[in-house]
Amino acid sequence: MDALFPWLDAPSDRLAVRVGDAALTQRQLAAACAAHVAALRARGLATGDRVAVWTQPALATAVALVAQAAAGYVSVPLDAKLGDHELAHVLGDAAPRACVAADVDAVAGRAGALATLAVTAPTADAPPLVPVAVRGAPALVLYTSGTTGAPKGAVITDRNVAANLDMLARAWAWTGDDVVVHALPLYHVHGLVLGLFGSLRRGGALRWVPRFTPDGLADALRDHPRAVVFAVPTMYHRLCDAADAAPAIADALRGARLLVSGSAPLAAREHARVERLTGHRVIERYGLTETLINCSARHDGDRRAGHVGPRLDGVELRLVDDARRPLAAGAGGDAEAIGEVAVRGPNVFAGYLNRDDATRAVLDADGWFYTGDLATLAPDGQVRIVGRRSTDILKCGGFKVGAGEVEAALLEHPAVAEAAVIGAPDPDLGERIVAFVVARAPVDAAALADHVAAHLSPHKRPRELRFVDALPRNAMGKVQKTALRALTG
Ligand code: MLC
Ligand code: AMP
Repeated sequence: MDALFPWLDAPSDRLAVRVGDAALTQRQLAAACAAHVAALRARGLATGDRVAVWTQPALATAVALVAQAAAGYVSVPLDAKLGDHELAHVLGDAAPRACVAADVDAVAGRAGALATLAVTAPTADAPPLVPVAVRGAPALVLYTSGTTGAPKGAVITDRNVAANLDMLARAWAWTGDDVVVHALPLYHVHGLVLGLFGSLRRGGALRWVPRFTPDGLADALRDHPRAVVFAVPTMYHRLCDAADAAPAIADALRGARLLVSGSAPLAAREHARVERLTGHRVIERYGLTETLINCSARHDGDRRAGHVGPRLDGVELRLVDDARRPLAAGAGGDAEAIGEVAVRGPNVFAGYLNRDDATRAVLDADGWFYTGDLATLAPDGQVRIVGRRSTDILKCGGFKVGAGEVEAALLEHPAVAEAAVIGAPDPDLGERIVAFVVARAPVDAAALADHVAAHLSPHKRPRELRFVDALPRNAMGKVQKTALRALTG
């Protein structure tokens, strides 16, 4: 197979990455990547080594991630706002040999004894980067939450990335002429694999807006007419709110070639609102950290609200019952029958780092991955996600959050005797993290939210906190979350 970014051997003067007013052409990016890899090698780091990358809002962050993927290092992207407990878990579990940062001072001391290297500026004497061929070797470890326990590191190979991006290219007619504009973080599949690696694999460009605001995204779109926009539903919701008040925002979106949504369900009313304001029917696609993207509406196909399109060419997809037996599909099947989505293909990850037990629970011997998502499958192949097997997995603003990890963090606070976390429907975030707490000492809600933000990360903090005298429990002592959900209305 070819290299992940085939143009690296013969870069052109086309735009490759832009962050704010700082930009790199392919040629400049190739030189920056060569310098970064030379610096890693000078530190004794070899292809295959794990290197953590703080995904700070800078061009150098993109350089490090691209260089490491091209040269066969395994990147472990770190959220710059990661809380101390979660950071300690990730660093202990992934055991990277080094850490790199665009701004070393901003993360001083955070990685403990681990050496933190600055992403170096290009030098004239750096040997050219020799890209590795895509070979099915680990390229990324992306941490993702489960129902309980600390997040698990999903090992994504270079082949997963290349194969999935090529499937998406066919679905979206994605070419080197496209500029993707997004305001997503670079430590998850959406912003990193699709946004950064996808743009560069095609030979096109990414305009990265590191901090989302509707105005900031619209400004970036004005620089790149006909852009492809990647965003989570919360962002479309906020863009529509802003566009209602400021038609210039609607105009900026109207010029785009495609508006793509994913990472969480886009409500049908938002789909309609985007169309009314911008004239675009959103392309919705569905994926997971462990599988990358499985389904998508096609650029020239049906963009049906509430649906995530058919499976991508190259991905096998079926619905299964509780015993993981396939439901009857196609014309003979029941279009309204709900089953768990199972997928198989070159997009499915290699497993969780250090967690063979957890890998075996989701990936069977035949290569089928069980997503935990519940869906229907129409005779024409359109998939509609209707829910999740576990209600202890939340999607808040497109971020996956495990109820268990938030509960564990709350229980570490000395004033908390008991805690239970649920997701409540939220028009902006999709789901809002609501915590029910039995306190053993006086404490205010903001202090508990800050505690979770500091130990895990700000997006995992409860948005709503309710103090109760006792949690509803069944005869076995298990917390009855259904009863709690009824309280949130
Ligand atoms: C707030 N902040 C705090 C805090 N409260 N910091 C410390 N302690 C506290 N108590 C800070 C935050 O860090 C942030 O800082 C700011 O205040 C606002 O935080 P927020 O309220 O949490 O952000 P919000 O506006 O709600 O974010 C909305 C959003 C975000 C849409 C921008 O949810 C987002 O970026 N979502 C994208 C998620 C994503 O990429 N998912 C892809 C997963 S991959 P500051 O500095 O930022 O102001 C996947 C596969 C697939 O799912 O299919 O794609
Ligand atoms: P993550 O582990 O963060 O990659 O989250 C993956 C989960 O996000 C999936 O299992 C789905 O529950 C959800 N998801 C992603 N895209 C969509 C979508 N288009 N519609 C509904 N749910 C989605």
